Amino acid sequence: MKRRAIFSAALAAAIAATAGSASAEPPPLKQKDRYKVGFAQMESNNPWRIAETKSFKDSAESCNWDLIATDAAGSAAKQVADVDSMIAQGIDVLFLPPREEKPLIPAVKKAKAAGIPTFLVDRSVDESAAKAGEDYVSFLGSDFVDQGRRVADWVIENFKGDKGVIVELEGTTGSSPANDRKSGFDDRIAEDDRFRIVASQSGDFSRDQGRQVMETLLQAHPDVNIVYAHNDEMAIGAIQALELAGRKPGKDVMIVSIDGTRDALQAISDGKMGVTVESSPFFGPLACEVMERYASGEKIEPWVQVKDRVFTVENAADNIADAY
Ligand code: GZL
Repeated sequence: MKRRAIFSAALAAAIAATAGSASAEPPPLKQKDRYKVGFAQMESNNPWRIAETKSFKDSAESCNWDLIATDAAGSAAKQVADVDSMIAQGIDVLFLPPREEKPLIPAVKKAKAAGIPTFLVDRSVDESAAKAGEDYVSFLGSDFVDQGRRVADWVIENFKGDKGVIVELEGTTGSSPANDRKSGFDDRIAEDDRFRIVASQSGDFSRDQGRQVMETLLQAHPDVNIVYAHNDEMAIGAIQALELAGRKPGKDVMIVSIDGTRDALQAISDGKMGVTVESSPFFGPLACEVMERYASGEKIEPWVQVKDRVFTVENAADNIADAY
């Protein structure tokens, strides 16, 4: 009799897990006094990442989170393994910034199959393979296509020459911000025939790689007069490379970027950078608020969009104090 009871319990669990992964809805989140929350960070290779992780840790106590935060040191495979470990530890909810759009899909599906609701923060996954409102609850983040478009608008409006020679420093290959900031900028800048993108290469959102890539591209394209970086860290690296080569960023080369870090606002203030479109890393409070709404039974919109300001010489100095 006992053996039959064990077998049927195991069968029931297997059916529930399968049903969980097959159901159209993401798993619910039961309201509790305290929640075991997983935050699987991808890396800490720049101020943006460090600020995001701090934002989650600073929110934990006021949000009644027992927070498990991991750092995958730039490896999507390790990020998947970190999620596996959180599932095994029985987290109630997962906040995941997927380093790249495709490799993290299995982690999202595993969390769902384990009955754990997932919120994607600051980056998304390939929507053809995993859907908001089905595989995960929602994507909390900026409109990266619009960010790229707004940078291009600023270039079109402020570039006074009749021949814009553009070098583009791309973010992490396969990441949603890199893909979308590229398409948003490239499509918009193509509308003005003064501009040509002569080279576009990844600097992996890192200052040092941004500098190295700029040094190389400067050799091949000494006539460059506009640099579009997908994030401020690479833009600062490019400024270093250009100055080492005797160029005058902000004077003979226009530098445009995205994020709104302190160093970028300072560079704008110093006349070395023209514009940076904000991409806020402070996701902790928003994660807290959206999770509470979900736990109370609310249906969450598939994209909780973060609004971004634009920083130029008109307002950069006023915002340095609050920057990261
Ligand atoms: C944007 C985020 C990007 C930042 C970079 O939401 O994914 O990753 O723009 C960071 O600075 O590395």
